[in-house]
Amino acid sequence: MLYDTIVLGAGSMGLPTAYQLALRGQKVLLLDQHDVPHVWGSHHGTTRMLRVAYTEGASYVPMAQRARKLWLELEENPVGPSERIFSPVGVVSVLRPTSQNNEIESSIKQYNIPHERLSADEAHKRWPGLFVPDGHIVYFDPQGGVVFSEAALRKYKALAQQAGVDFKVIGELEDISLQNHAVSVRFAGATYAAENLVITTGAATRNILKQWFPEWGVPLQPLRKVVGWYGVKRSSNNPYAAEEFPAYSIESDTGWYYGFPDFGDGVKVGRHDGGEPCDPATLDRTIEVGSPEELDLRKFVQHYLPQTTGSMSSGKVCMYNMTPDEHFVIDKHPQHSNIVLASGFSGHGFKFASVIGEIVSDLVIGGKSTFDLSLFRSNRFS
Ligand code: PYC
Repeated sequence: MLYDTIVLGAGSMGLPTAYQLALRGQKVLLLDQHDVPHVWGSHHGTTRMLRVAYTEGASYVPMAQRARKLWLELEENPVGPSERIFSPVGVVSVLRPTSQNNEIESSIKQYNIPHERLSADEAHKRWPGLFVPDGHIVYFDPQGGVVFSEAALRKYKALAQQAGVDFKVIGELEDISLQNHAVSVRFAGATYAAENLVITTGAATRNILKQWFPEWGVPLQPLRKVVGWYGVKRSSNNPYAAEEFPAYSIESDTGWYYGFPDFGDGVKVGRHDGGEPCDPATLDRTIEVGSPEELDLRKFVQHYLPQTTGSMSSGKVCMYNMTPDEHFVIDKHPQHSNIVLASGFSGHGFKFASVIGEIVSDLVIGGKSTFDLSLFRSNRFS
C-alpha cells in the first residue's frame, strides 16, 4: 500500500502530526519502536510547562497561544481516555537582576500578554513556599500552566487511530531510501512506501540524520537530564499544592531550575541548563543518591523551596535534543521537499506539540505554514 505520508517517530511531535495529517484526509503510517507513553524518549515524567510570555523570544508567542487553545480543546475531545491535559496554574519566572535571558518583557509588550510583575517581597507573600532573593525580577504568567504530557499522548494516540492513522509499533529502522517522488523505509525486514516522510524521532534523530541525511547538516546533541520529586514538610497547609502554587522557572546564581506544583506526588524539580551529552541507545537511566545531579537539585530545593523535605522521593532520567542556538528545526529537506524534519526542541518544545502537529502537516500538504518559521530553518547552521 502506498501511503500519503510516513511519520517516523510516534512521540510528542509525531503523534499530533500523524493525527493532523489524517484529519486533513491523508493516508498516514506512523512508525515507532515503542508504544506510547514510554520512558525511552522525552515525554515521560507526567508534566511539562506551558509559558506564553516567552523567555526564548517573542516569535514563539503566537505558537504558544495556539498550542494552549489546542491543549484545552484536546481535553474536551470525547474520543479516547478522559484525563486532565492542561492545568492553568500559571507560571512564575524569577530572573536575576542582571539576567541575559530575558525576552519575557519584549514578548509581553509585543503581544500585549496579560502578566504581573512582582517584587521579591510580594512574591514571597503570595507564595510563602518560594524563596526569592532581593532584587530579583519576578513575572507571573497567568495564561501559563502545566501540560500532562503522558495523558496528552494517550489522547493523541486514540484520536490518531480513530482518524485512520495506521500506527505500527515495530523493530529497529533498517533503511530509508528515496525514489523520484516517493520515500521508502524498512523496518524489521518489511518495506513501507509513501509520497512524503516526516521525521519526528526525538533524541534518535542525530543518528538517523548522520546515517541517511548527512548532507542536511543539522547539528543535534542529545543531553541526559534528571528530574526529581520532593515531599513537603508536615504542616497544616501545603504551600506547594497545585491549588495555590504555580509552575516555576528560576534563574539562580548557579543555573536555571524549573518545576511544578504538587499534584499529589510531590514538587517536581529539574535543571534546564547543563546536562551530559548522551546517546539514547546507551543512556544511563539510574540516579544515585549523592551523585552530582542529585546533590545539585537537593541544594536548589533546600534554598529556593524551603518547605520541601529536601530529599528526592523519586527521580527520572530523560533527554533534551539540543540545537546549538536552542531554537527548533522545523523545515523541509533542502533538496527533497517531500521530507520534513521537526526536531531539536532543546528542552522547551513539548508545550508546542499540539501546534507542531498543525504546522508540520501544513508543511507536508501545502508546503508552508501560517506561522513564521524563519527561526527554525535548517540552513541556519551552514
Ligand atoms: O519548556 O518551559 C519549558 C521548560 C522549562 C524548563 C524546561 N522546559
